[in-house]
Amino acid sequence: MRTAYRTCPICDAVCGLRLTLSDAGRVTSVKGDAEDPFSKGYICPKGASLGRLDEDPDRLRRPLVREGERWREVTWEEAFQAVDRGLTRVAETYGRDAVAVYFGNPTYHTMAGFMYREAITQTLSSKNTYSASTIDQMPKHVSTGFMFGDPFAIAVPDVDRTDYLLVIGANPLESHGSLCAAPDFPARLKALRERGGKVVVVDPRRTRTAAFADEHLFVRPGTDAYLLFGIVNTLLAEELTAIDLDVNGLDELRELAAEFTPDEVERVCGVPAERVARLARELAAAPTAAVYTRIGTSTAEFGTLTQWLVDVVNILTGNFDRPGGVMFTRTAALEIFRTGQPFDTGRWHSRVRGLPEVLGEVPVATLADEIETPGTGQVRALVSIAGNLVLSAPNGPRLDRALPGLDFMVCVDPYLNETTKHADVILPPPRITQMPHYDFLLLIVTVRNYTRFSPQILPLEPGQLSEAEILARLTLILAGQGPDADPAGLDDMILEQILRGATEAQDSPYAGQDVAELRAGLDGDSGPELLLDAMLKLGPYDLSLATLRANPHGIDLGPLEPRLKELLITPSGRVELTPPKIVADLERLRARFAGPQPEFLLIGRRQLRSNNSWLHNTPSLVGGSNRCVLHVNPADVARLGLGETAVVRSAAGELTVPVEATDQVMPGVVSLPHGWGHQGSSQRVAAAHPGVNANALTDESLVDALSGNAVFNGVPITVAPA
Ligand SMILES: Nc1nc2c(c(=O)[nH]1)N[C@H]1C(S)=C(S)[C@@H](COP(=O)(O)OP(=O)(O)OC[C@H]3O[C@@H](n4cnc5c(=O)[nH]c(N)nc54)[C@H](O)[C@@H]3O)O[C@H]1N2
Ligand SMILES: Nc1nc2c(c(=O)[nH]1)N[C@H]1C(S)=C(S)[C@@H](COP(=O)(O)OP(=O)(O)OC[C@H]3O[C@@H](n4cnc5c(=O)[nH]c(N)nc54)[C@H](O)[C@@H]3O)O[C@H]1N2
Ligand code: SF4
Ligand SMILES: [Mo]
Repeated sequence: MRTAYRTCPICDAVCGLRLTLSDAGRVTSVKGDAEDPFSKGYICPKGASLGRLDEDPDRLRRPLVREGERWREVTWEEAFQAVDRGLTRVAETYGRDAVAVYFGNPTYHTMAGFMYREAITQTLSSKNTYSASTIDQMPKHVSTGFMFGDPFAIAVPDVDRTDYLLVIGANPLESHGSLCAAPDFPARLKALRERGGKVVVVDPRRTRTAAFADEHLFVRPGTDAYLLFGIVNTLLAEELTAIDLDVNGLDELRELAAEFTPDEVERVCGVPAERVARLARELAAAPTAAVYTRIGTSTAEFGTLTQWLVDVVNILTGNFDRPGGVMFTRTAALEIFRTGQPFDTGRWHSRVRGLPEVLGEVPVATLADEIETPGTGQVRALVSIAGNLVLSAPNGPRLDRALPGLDFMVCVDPYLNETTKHADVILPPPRITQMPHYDFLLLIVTVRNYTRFSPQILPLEPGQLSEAEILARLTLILAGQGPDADPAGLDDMILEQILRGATEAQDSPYAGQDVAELRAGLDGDSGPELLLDAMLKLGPYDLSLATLRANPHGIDLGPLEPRLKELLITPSGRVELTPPKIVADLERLRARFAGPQPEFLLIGRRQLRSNNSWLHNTPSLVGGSNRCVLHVNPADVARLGLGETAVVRSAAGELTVPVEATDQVMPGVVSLPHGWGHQGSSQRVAAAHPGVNANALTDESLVDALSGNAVFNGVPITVAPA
């Protein structure tokens, strides 16, 4: 028996875990790590199932090559040769834009995903670069990019110190928080209330978070920009602002907000006018307050406008960049990437629909168009890393039909599932316990400055490859160096590039130092570990990989402190309250709500024992309350005469789905969880609990115009008895 410590890699809460393993390397128990200064022993049912997930017998252990309808296990050499042939042929015949790459959500949670993403993108240099960002948080990058210059200057609600938390379209008691890493969210909200603070939730569903809050307001899906504009309107009309930042555009904002009176907000959102005004007054009167929003408003038609208005309200009430409001982290590792050029969008546009590039990628919502539409630049090959597009992308079934039309597809994924079944080659990464772990990206959005490294627990077995080596060899293939090139050379190049950047930066403590000497001093057992050591050594806390190894429970680096001045890189040097491209999108908002509205709207539902599409093969995480059913308000059930099942239709498709009547969802709104609809997968437990694919109903032709982000919430539908 032995004990090992490991950060949970499943969701964004970064909980520390304490694993017990048998001599044979089986995980015999998983508990919260009580000595972790951040998560303090917290664990959820998913973390507790990590052992089963890790040892899942349906995980792929060897690369697979598809031959017609059959799969054949092959050696890594054979697999990479097939990848080289497939990708090189497409790139040479049709050009690099014909090769698309998709980075799925788990690439934000793995060290290899962080280290090689840029390398793959730069090497491939294809306009068809996609990631889960455009089915998730891209609107946030766009709004912060335009307001502060830096698209990663994402302010986190200071939940541990705030007196008033307004949660709009997030459900942290079930999702455990997102763009706000706060292990044990329930305890933090409880503490907030115990110190006399208040929590208000705005959501078309009475979620677990809403039920816990002091107050819950139903809002019509997709209308949150109106609600927030109504708050801005009241703050300005009643002179309740307390701005203490240098801002541009206050007068223009006043003009823009004039039409969004509380009465107009009531008409569109269904929130009583009096309550809209009172929200503004409460935010202004609270000693400190934070407005926080996530997927409910980000994956909606006016995602960017809504993310923008959240920051506008936090700024107007004087709560931006101050304790108890919303604040920025100072990360242990990522500070060297915090500088750059002021942000803009649209360096190129997607070929078929002309959607603007953002952060070097185009929207997932248009991938099917790019595959199906003939012409120069048509996508003919796909590299999909840790993604399950068929279940997670809008109108997934269209992708299910489009993917077989590709000349070549390679997936890096531990499972044969709804998406990877279309691949020609599947390259499986090793088990979770066989990977080192560091949350490069999630530690940008923690509610305290914190860092923790988890070393690899179990060795690779013969015939396994680390995810780092898989991605490095893919990069080298894309660079035209063939299937046998040495990944060490690539790692050296990446490290040298980063060290060079640091030593050439003027204000760096390493300015003028010798890159070769720095490189020689780096410590780590793999490329990503060397990279982490470099970034820690170049970072603000005098840390190294060795320090992190010596502190296996993690290190608390203190509370968040005001630091907007360091991060602000707008050309004006001021916060832009009314960026022109954002203001231009208001026309679309007005037009959308001018006339009659659809009778029924579809929204999503995250379930506690689930994580997108890939945990349903763990027996303890399926069944019971975790079923794929449509929540419908009892009044609508009666009015429509619904029985046990209903037929739901949208512009994209149709589903027949079991109905559960519940007043947790407001009238006129139905809710269906995503990540279900398991078919054609090797996951035997998931196959026994298939559910339906909610993304058969989401419409890929609808996007948030500024970010190209998919719309999963507020989808017009009709509902009828089956
Ligand atoms: N248990 C679990 N945890 C997860 C995940 C999971 O699948 N399961 N996924 C992880 C991922 S990838 C992410 S990005 C995060 C997301 O984290 P959250 O954003 O907190 O997750 P959701 O539960 O989707 O919360 C969105 C809420 O918005 C509400 N909503 C829907 N439409 C609207 C609207 O138009 N307006 C408003 N105001 N509200 C609306 C929904 O009812 C829902 O309660 O969760 C992460 N954690
Ligand atoms: N209708 C609707 N659709 C949604 C959402 C919604 O709220 N409603 N939410 C959206 C959001 S926020 C997100 S983030 C996306 C997620 O979209 P995706 O990232 O495309 O999908 P996931 O279901 O997370 O699939 C992850 C894949 O990675 C594999 N995987 C797991 N661990 C690893 C690993 O360590 N390495 C590798 N290489 N692969 C691994 C899994 O087997 C699975 O195939 O879904 C989006 N889709
Ligand atoms: S809350 Fe998230 S990080 Fe924490 S144990 Fe659960 S799945 Fe893992
Ligand atoms: Mo996500």
